[in-house]
Amino acid sequence: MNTKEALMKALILIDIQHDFLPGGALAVPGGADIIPVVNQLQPRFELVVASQDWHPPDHKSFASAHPGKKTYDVIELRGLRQVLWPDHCVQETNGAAFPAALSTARIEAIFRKGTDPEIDSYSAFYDNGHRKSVGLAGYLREKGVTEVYLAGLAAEICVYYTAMDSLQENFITYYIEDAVRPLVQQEFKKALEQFAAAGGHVIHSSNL
Ligand code: VGL
Ligand code: ZN
Repeated sequence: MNTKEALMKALILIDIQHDFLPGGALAVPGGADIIPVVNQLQPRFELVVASQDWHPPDHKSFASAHPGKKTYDVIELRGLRQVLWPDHCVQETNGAAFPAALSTARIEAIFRKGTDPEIDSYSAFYDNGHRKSVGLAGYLREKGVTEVYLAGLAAEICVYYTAMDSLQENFITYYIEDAVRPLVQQEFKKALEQFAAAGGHVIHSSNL
């Protein structure tokens, strides 16, 4: 078989961390419902990788880092629009950890993002200003990946930015619709329209 012609599918688990689950600092409604779906899907993929939002305690995406500002205020950070979030996914805290219910045995690599205190990174490929690479595109290419399947949280933020970068990196890209949950449903609807317009696909886990 000519491996160059073959499709190779990777499952990418985006930010399935305590702080994005019910009870967490930036909880996504119904976020825990994706865990059994994601666990069941992992054996169907040749490669499984994950991302972790991994912020230092003084990260500039936190409202707490800007005296006088409130959570969800919008500021400009190094020339980019920045929503100010509650403190979340602080490095080495329980909030940044994977939940015990998530199977991690098949995760071959973990890509950590948002580590620079001055730069936010929603995508697992690049920071929000596309200034620095997280290294995921090169890793996937070296592994021979042609198709990227996305699961995780939040559907219209980190999954969406990862999905758009994945298309830009020329990976055939799928949202697994029952393996993502949004913070805000209406925003997710808009995000999916953008994703489809850019050539992305949506699939249900039962069709995998
Ligand atoms: C995320 C907001 C801030 C996400 C990360 O994983 O969707 N959202 N940091
Ligand atoms: Zn974050």
